[in-house]
Amino acid sequence: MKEKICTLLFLRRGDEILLAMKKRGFGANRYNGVGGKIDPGETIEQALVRECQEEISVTPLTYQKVAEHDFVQPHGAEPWRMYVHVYIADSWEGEPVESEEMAPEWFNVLDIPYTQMWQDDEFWLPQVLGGDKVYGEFTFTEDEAMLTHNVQIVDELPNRPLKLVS
Ligand code: 8OG
Repeated sequence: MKEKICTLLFLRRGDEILLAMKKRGFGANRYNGVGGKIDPGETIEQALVRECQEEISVTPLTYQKVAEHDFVQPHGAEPWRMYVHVYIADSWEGEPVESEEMAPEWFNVLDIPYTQMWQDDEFWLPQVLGGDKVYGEFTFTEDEAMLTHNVQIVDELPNRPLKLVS
């Protein structure tokens, strides 16, 4: 199974969050936070800063971890697993700029376009935006439709080490 450990970051400005339309690759044509694969030798936070710089030309300055998710697609010829560390940033340097990969856009937290996002997002993003910490486990079909969801509000996130173990 193809496995990746990733970051995901949402910038927050008052009652708005920054989403970006993913223009290519995995998750294309969906709005999402910014982020991607943690490279060998990188910490989670180094990866989250680097990915944000690469995708929208912004350097996060202060941020907090809000969720951890285990996303699994176990079917067919190309099964995958993504383990994702999710953060919210409240201060940063620079203005979001479109890149080849992402087109950023601000949304009011009451007006998030869940129908144009990964299906799991509406099961955990509202809780996160309400101040809870969330651990989620989700499975998907080969067509990237969500099959099952299990979302827990937690006091402490698992902070799973940077190596996938099942
Ligand atoms: O490097 P790449 O762009 O492929 O990384 C995928 C990004 O998408 C990474 O930031 C993690 C994120 N991501 C998933 N699955 C899901 C999901 O179900 N919901 C959301 N919101 N983000 C996801 O890989």
